[in-house]
Amino acid sequence: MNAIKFPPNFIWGTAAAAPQIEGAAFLDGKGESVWDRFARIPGKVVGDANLDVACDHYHRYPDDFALMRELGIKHYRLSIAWPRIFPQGDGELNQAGIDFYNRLIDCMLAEGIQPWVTMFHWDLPQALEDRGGWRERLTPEAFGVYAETIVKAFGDRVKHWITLNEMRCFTILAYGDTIRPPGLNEGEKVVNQTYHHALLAHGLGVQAVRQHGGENAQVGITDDCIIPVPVIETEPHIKAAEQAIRELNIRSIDPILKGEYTELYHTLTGENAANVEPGDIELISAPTDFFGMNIYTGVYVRAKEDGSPEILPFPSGYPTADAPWLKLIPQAMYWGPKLIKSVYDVPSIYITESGAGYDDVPTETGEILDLHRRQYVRQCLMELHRSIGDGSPIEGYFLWSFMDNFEWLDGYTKRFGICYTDYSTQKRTPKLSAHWYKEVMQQNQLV
Ligand code: GBH
Repeated sequence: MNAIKFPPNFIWGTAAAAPQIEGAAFLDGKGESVWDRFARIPGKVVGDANLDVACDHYHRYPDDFALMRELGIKHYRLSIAWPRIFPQGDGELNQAGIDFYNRLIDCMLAEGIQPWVTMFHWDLPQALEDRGGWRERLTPEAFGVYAETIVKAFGDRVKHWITLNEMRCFTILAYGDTIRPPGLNEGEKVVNQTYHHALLAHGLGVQAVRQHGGENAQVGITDDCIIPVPVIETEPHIKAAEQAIRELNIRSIDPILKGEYTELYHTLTGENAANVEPGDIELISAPTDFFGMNIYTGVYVRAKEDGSPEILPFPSGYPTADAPWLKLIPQAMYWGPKLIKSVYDVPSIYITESGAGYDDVPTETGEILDLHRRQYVRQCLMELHRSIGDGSPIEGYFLWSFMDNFEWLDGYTKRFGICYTDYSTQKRTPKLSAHWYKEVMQQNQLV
């Protein structure tokens, strides 16, 4: 049997985010986040669920880390809640928030788990939103102070930092598409400005790590760039995919990785291009140590007669997870890193999220036999392995998520965990996929 082995020192982990698991949404001085506010608008979230309790990780983290240890999880991507540190976004610091993350990080380390910390996973302090949020430059400026504060507080123990999670979800979807808080529908120009402010925040996050993170600290960004998958793996379609990945992500990753707003950006945005101030570009494009990719799905692309890309619509019946946006396309895990390498020559990539959302139901004996999730993740890992073999510089993989949690608009439906969360008792039960993933991590190969 040909073993599907991963490189030595390959990083295996799981991921989650503060607003989705912590709960304690208004405890110990935490300020309101835009999601705390948005979830209270009737009809926005499935079941009108909110983030108040979530997985109660705020109180249960010692047990959660003990379970991670049992499952052989040695790396864990978590996020820090900005409104726990600065309840108003800027101004007064909440010492209780710092104390909480000190206890949490110490506990993880004691269980032999390395923290990979995301500075911002969408929970903008509502007070900043009330002053314009990502439309205004004051938000990246406040983020810069917040980033410096957490790097100074935790940088002695945290060596891996991720500035932002998925720009799309708090820029275009939030200010241009009404479906994420604050739920606005502004024009192109404003949306492009929110992207620019997100990029600035990223730059300030990188600066904070460089200045205060210590010599061996590493920093990067995580994005859910839209991944065009060549529908036929031949030269013309691959070329079309290379063009498409730039066009599809022109406002987010292209400026970071090209180090400028290129001609293509200006062609595509025209008079709606973002306003840029002197020094912004240098900040945005400062070198990072890795590029983080959240890869769940993709789009299929083919070359038109003239070689330019055509994104193909999905036919009805195309397989999805129970989360319908999650079209099952394992090849995205091959092409995502491959295209990022060929188009931008990125030297180091981590898959910071990957997984599948299903409405798991325990069997009569209480097992969770999530064969669908296990199967999809396994197929994705085969494609990841193929990508590494073809030269993609992938150094690690984080499965989303450690446990079922608050799935944003889907509330507590569409479970992504490898551990099942019973929300009435807060009991966690490792699913079949957790037992499988434990073996994969331990053996550093597919099983
Ligand atoms: C990630 O987003 C998030 O980082 C994480 O917090 C989340 O729990 C996880 O995935 C699972 O969803 O409303 O049809 O426009 C994944 C990328 C991008 C997927 C936005 C959903 C909206 C689909 N997400 N997308 S739609």
